[in-house]
Amino acid sequence: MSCVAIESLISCLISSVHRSFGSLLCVQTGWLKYEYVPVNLLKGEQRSPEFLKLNPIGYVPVLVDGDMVLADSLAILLYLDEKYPQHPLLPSDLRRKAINLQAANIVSSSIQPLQNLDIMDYIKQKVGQAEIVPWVQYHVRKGFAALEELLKDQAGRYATGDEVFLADLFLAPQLHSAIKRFNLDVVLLLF
Ligand SMILES: N[C@@H](CCC(=O)N[C@@H](CS)C(=O)NCC(=O)O)C(=O)O
Repeated sequence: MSCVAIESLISCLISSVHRSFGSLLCVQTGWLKYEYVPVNLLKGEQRSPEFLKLNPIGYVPVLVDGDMVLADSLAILLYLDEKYPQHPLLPSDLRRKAINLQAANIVSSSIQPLQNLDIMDYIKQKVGQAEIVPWVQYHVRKGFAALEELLKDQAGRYATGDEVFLADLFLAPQLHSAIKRFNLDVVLLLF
């Protein structure tokens, strides 16, 4: 099977969301080759002029594929899904596909953005350091409660059955971050 040249994948160093999708994708397919270029968010490298040329909003991940520069994990994954259809990231069944996409999007737009460094820094400045963790915990709990309801009749080993699809690439690292970074007992939330 031929190898695919993705010239560089600039990914997220501290939130494992984007590292995970890269590695899961490659573990799953085994043939997708990429170069991983870490960006240290704690050192503010995402705000360097060089990085802002790739993504003016200053967030990882960014995918550079030849002359194509693409940011935002959902856009990147849907791009890869269309470019390499031999390894689908969404189920073929329309209903399952829609639900899988909804679950991915709940993490991508209603949980993860509310815990990024920019937001936490803003809360610290405007309200105070002590409010950061409760804020994140509230939004993570709310998101996972919705996910549990959405997926309760769909899930198998993974979000919508027994195969890894898009939603799992968002869920696995979000669970990891909820437990490790924000000290949430997510197992209790899920079962
Ligand atoms: N919607 C974007 C969000 C990206 C995002 O929030 N990235 C975070 C890390 S996971 C980031 O770069 N944060 C840097 C900061 O807050 O300064 C996506 O899914 O790619």
